[in-house]
Amino acid sequence: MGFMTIDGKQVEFTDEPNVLSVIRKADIDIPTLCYHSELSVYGACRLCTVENEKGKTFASCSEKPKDGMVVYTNTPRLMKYRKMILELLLAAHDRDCTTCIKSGECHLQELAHRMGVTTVPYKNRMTHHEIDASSPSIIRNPNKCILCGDCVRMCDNVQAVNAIDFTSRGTSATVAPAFNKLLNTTDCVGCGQCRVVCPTGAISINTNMDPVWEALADPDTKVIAQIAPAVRVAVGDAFDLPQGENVMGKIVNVLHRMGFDEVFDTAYGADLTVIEESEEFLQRLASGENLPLFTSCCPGWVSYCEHRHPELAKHLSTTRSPMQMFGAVAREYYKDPANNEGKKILSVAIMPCTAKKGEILRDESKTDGIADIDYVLTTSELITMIKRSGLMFEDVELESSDMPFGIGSGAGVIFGASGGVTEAVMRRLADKHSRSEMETIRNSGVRGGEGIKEIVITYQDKEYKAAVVSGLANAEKLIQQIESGECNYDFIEVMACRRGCIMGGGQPVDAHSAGGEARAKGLYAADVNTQIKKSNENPLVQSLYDGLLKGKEHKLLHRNFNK
Ligand code: HC1
Ligand code: SF4
Repeated sequence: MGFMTIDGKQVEFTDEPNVLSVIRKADIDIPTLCYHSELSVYGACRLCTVENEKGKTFASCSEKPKDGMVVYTNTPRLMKYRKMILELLLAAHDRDCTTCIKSGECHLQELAHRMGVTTVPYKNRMTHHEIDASSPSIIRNPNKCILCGDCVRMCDNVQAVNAIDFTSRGTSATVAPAFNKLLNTTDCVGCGQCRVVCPTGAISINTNMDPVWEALADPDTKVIAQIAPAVRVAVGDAFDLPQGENVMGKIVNVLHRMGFDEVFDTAYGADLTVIEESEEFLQRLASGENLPLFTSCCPGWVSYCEHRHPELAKHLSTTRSPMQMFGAVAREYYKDPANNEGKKILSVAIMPCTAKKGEILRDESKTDGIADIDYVLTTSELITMIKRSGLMFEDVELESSDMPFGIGSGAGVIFGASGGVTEAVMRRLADKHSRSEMETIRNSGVRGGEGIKEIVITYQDKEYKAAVVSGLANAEKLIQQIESGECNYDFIEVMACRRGCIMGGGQPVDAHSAGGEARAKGLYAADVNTQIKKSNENPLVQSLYDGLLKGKEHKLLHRNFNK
């Protein structure tokens, strides 16, 4: 603990890792383009430079706070310096701001405006780079890259993928995959976490809004949507609603008004996944084969496992993800002329995740050769569509989702937070469904934002070891420990994004800095408000097994990862 004097005001500090954090604690929003509290410090942009009482300047992100330190954050010299940094960045930047996908949300644009940059007094020294749209998940536009390195550190520190790095030197320097390969030929898992930290339009979502708009306008097409758990607690961010508020009812309303014919809940698909995956877990426990069982609903993790640990592919659950199960079941349902009314069906999944755009293209995401889902729209694309439609989201009434796939259990809804799949399976395997049983599961350590959690699953008085992991670097760490014999588990849940889908690469990014806590709270609150706590007690799911699914369970609900 100690005290610093910041712009003449005494400020106490305790465990803040750098001077920048103490300055922010003093309510001063010092600009930076390359500092993220969860990534390693790079100190490249120099925007957070401050001055001490002797006039010495230093980058506040890479300086430790010291007792008695005196710091000035806004002297005329510093303001001039920051403006010059921004002018130089803009001189090497594609400045088609009005048509840029990031316009209005670009951090560089915002800072340039804030620092009074109205002209760029330097010669444009931008080198033209090709845009890489090869990934179904993200688009790389190096012409908008400012070399802050946030994406590189995210892909390396947090995701352990290292798909991108700095390449070339001087004015041609940029960030790209090694040997300038296209992203879809690398180990990139499509998680979109690089896009979450990119301050400009250099990495953006590969959008699918146009074909969906077209289908909505076509009277001969019935457009159906499913909404993933994590979407409902993030859309409100874009409309100044309280962070983490569950706005499912409003989403259903605006989608209907935009022209979606039916709006369903992916939590229903999650209930199917829980039932099938729990059964598979019990079968593997009985046979002793392919343990631990790894969950497979996260496409980023599945792709990482296939690229980096093909030896573990047989451990992945063969149950389809909730999105895919839902897609397959819906396709089957709409085969009936009484349900399709003679129209073409367009199946849209609204997801917090960019990797889901790749998942729908995989061979095992097809039934009888036909893709189960036509398009994935991320939460951010949904927000853009709502804004484009002119609907005033804040004011619209709530509506309930449609039958027969409109109800998910609480267990299905909590899938969106890390630990949710495991908690849902624990509920399924619990003998009864009393409040006290649910409470014991809730307090087992399965909830919370830690990257690796260990839990005990109890089934018929026997105890099994489970782990819950989020963030691929954490998954890698755990795999190393398992392979070296340091630990072992029976069941392992992996989500590629830290804290699970609530922090997915397709979510609006403002609240990411808050760690997604409000979003997790929103999902757990939605569970509290749901009477059905166990997936197998969802009456709509039960009637599906007794009707449409009979004899087709394996065809529609499972796939095979072992290529
Ligand atoms: Fe997820 Fe899932 S929880 S993967 O995180 O299993 O995207 O929300 O829809 O499929 O249900 C994402 C979220 C989502 C699937 C479910
Ligand atoms: Fe790396 Fe994920 Fe970005 Fe691919 S999408 S480059 S894996 S952070």
